[in-house]
Amino acid sequence: MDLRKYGFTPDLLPENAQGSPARVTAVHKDRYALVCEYGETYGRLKTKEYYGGFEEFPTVGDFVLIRHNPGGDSRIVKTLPRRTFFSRRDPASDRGEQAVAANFDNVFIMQSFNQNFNTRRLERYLTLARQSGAVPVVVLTKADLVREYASYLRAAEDTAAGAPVYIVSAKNGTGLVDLAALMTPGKTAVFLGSSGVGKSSLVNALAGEELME
Ligand SMILES: Nc1nc2c(ncn2[C@@H]2O[C@H](COP(=O)(O)OP(=O)(O)OP(=O)(O)O)[C@@H](O)[C@H]2O)c(=O)[nH]1
Ligand SMILES: [Mg+2]
Repeated sequence: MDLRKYGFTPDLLPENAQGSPARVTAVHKDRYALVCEYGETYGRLKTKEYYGGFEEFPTVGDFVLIRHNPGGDSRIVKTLPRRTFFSRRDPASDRGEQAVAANFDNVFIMQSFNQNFNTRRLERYLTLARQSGAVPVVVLTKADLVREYASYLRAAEDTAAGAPVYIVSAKNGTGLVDLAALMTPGKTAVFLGSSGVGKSSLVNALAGEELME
């Protein structure tokens, strides 16, 4: 598997890298789903490095170094520096901030054409996205539910202050081609928005298959 399709670039490797690079695609408690040059695998944290306080705990999107184990779980030995990330205060421990997603290029800030449209919330999401280091993109979805959206578009563009605004529908396909043009190999996007706004539906529509429930 070519990890560059997952956004890996060789300059991310430290000089005397011990292990091979991988990307975290999901976190299941203490087990990490990974992609690496050998394909998909699972990994667990090496105790000394992580519980000795030397390494940042990985999150979804992190690039890590692993000792690959073809017969079972690999060993994660290092978290590589993050280009972009979202974090929140860690509710569980005294670790302080906890990263919840890392190394994404675009943040798709989603609102839908119904009661969900709210410029104050949009502003908060835009601030979050800009603080992450990534590029914010506003996505107004469920375009099939309204007859005209010029006023929404104007309000969104006024709030977005330069960030592009896309109008899409997962249901009838409006705008999907334009949005898909932002999603090229090596680029990672985060979908951000209230429950029910249509994130999973949009991911499925863009992928052309049912990836998310
Ligand atoms: N009319 C219309 N309905 C949509 C569209 N996209 C999603 N929906 C509907 O909106 C509801 C919520 O969609 P989801 O994709 O599950 O929303 P979500 O953002 O993933 O929600 P959570 O997973 O709870 O955060 C579902 O009933 C979808 O069928 C759209 O473009 N048009
Ligand atoms: Mg969902």
